Amino acid sequence: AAAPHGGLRLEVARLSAVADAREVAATASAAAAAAAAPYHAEVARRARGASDAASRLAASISDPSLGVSPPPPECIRRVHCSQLSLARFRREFVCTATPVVITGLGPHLTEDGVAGHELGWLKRHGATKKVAVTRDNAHVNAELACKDTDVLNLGDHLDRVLPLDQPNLSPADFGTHDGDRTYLYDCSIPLKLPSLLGAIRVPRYFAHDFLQRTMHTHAFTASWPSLFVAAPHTCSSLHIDQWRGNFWMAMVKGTKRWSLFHADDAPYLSPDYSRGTLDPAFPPMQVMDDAHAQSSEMAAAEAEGNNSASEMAVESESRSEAGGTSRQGAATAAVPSPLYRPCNEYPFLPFARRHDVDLGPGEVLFVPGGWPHAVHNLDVTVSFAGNFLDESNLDRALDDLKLLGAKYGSQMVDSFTAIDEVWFDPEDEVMVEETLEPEQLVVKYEDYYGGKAG
Ligand SMILES: O=C(O)CCC(=O)C(=O)O
Repeated sequence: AAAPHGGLRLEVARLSAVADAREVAATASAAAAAAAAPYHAEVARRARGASDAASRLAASISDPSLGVSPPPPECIRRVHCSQLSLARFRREFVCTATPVVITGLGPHLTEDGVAGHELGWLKRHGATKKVAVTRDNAHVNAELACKDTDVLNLGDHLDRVLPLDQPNLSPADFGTHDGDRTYLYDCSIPLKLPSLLGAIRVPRYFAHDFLQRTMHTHAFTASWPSLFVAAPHTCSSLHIDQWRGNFWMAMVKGTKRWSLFHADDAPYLSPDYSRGTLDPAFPPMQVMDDAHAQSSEMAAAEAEGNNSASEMAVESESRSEAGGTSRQGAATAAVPSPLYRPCNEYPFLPFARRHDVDLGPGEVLFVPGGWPHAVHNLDVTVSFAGNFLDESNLDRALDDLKLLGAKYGSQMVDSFTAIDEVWFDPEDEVMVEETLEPEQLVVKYEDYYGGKAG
């Protein structure tokens, strides 16, 4: 095997240096008998795991005999709700960590039926409520500053972003209008906009959420659904949801371009554990994609150059053959390598199993827990969403919640305890096998809260 390509080597060295640093921090925390020591130990374990996984992949890529090449992009299936029983969804998609888009629920997501995308329900019940809206994608920053946020009425936010809903405006046209790149991001409806609760419906596919079925309330009892109202060309960061929670999103208006990656391939997304949290930071999706697009263009241009060089070589070879001298070497050197040549900065990205999907109005997406994901709002979008727990991810979530308790103290410890009490005998779980009518496949918040509909 050849030595790994320079970009691969650098990335493995970076991951390994971060893992070294996390191990030093974990050792210091253990030596001080700090309550957070198990948390830091787990961060170090994950950082080392990412470094080892990248190192193994670099070795395989560099061994031509293995013929390792990037996997093809994967599709996310769209399944109409009339074909998808609650039991089948849970068994076939949630329990196998398979993302899916559920269609056919659009007219049932709000009290306004087929007119839900016109947002009458949002204006009637929410226009005068104050919300904190971020500017210029600032919601992706770990720490938000006041200067990045406008506090205004939700109705005023709508008045600013809705005029931007013009399909003819290209991303380059954005940046000059009032409300450009503003985002009401992940705003808890029960906690911050309770007047909207009666107007929305939660897809019944998530009504079995164990977070709603605890004996005691906890930090996440009233977190979801949360509301998103985005100006065109705003983005979310590439991230993994807290405690590897499963996620769902219902689109009411507009289209979001989602990029999802298999949980096991997070090490290939240039993760950064240096901030010392269980979930790493990642570079912005757009930056990584642009770097790869540029590198592919250069490779293509080079290959074209090589091809013409090869043609010239063959031509001159036949000429020189006639003249009696061999140019074999030049012709051979011009054959492009069949091996993938990654871009230097994010060299493993193409090796991560990736699912991209444009989620349109009326569609509902399921994202498995632990899957890194990023979003680009293609136009003005309005959606609501939530994290959820069930038998597919409860144990992993509890592991993380316990560690969060060690780091952040009593509120998280209490939440861990409340959720740890959840145990449902699989025999007692209602697994509805028959397909239901679309209107039966949504529930009012009052039936979602406390797990009544589950
Ligand atoms: O719609 C978005 O911008 C991203 C939502 C998301 O990824 C999340 O809440 O975890």
